[in-house]
Amino acid sequence: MSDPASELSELTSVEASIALRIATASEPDELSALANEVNGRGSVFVAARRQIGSLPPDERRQVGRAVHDAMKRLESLLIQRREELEASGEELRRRVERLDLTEVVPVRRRGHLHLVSQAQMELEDVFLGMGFVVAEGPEIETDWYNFEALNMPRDHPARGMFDTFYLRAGEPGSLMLRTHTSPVQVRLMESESPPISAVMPGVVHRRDTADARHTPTFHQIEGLVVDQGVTFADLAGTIEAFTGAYFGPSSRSRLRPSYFPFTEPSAEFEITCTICGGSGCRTCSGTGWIELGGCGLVDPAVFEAVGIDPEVWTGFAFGFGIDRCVQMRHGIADIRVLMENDLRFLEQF
Ligand code: FA5
Repeated sequence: MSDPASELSELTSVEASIALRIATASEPDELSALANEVNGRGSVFVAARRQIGSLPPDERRQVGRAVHDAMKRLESLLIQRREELEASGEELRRRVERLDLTEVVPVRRRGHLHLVSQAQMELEDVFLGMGFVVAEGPEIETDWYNFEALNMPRDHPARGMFDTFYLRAGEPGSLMLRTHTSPVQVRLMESESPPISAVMPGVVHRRDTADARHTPTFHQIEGLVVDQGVTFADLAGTIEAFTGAYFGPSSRSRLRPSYFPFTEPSAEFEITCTICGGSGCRTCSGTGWIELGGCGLVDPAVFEAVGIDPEVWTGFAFGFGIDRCVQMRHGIADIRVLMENDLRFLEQF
């Protein structure tokens, strides 16, 4: 062994060099190699320790302690750095593997609202913009709401307009699937005091034979305005505003005299058939026009049935088919596709 002073100074500089490399190691493998330099076969510390026995007795203790302390310091640095690397590796792994269940991954939409539901919401928006509120009523109705209060007592011939699905429950003929949304008018007038401006969308059912313009289950949206001094011009203006907003300003519509027991006078409103552009086709039965709904001024008999004074209050009402509107807006030749759930059709909207 060279002289102890230079031996100790060399060990000190080796210790400093290894300590620096431990501090900057970024992989556990690097630490294993450094551990070998501290206490493995090629370690200068191990070699120095082996030679301690050849030193004069008074130097053995000093050099022995210096080698021992240097090795202990480096070993504790190795342990500390290994722990640091493990902690950051663990953190990294946690970050990579963590499943963030709140994360919204942008993927292709797998589903959407049915075209008729989309239309219903769009129509509600049109009317909300015109100052109407949206109300709803039950799909199973009583004779009173579906017919009686609407000025159609039993055996009234107008009941024939609505071929009804009755329920086998209660008194025969007392409960039915509602045939139109007009009963919701009655419910609203019973529960609210005028003035009223509301639209009432919903599903309705009739024993109608399915064809290009009819299905037994379909949707209507009812409108009701009750106020003082309401005229037919208010009704006509409202319908024009709605058809313009929903079908676009170039759509052509017309009102034709009609009959409903709950309105007087009554009319039906039609738009030009969008399938043939008005020239006549199978969908419009060759007329060039498609009926969208019925309307009129609220019949005083209806006001009396719900306890509203017809001497004070006036009103208009309308009800049109949502499916029919969808059919005309999208130029669908046969309305039955709306009920068939064919994804090739539905996915287009
Ligand atoms: C009625 O249902 C009246 N309640 C409308 C009304 C309300 C009039 C308020 C006056 C005041 P109607 O039976 O004509 O009327 O039906 C209205 C609309 O529903 C029709 O113009 C059509 O657009 C739609 N409709 C009727 N039957 C069917 C059907 N089977 N399939 C699809 N749509 C239909």
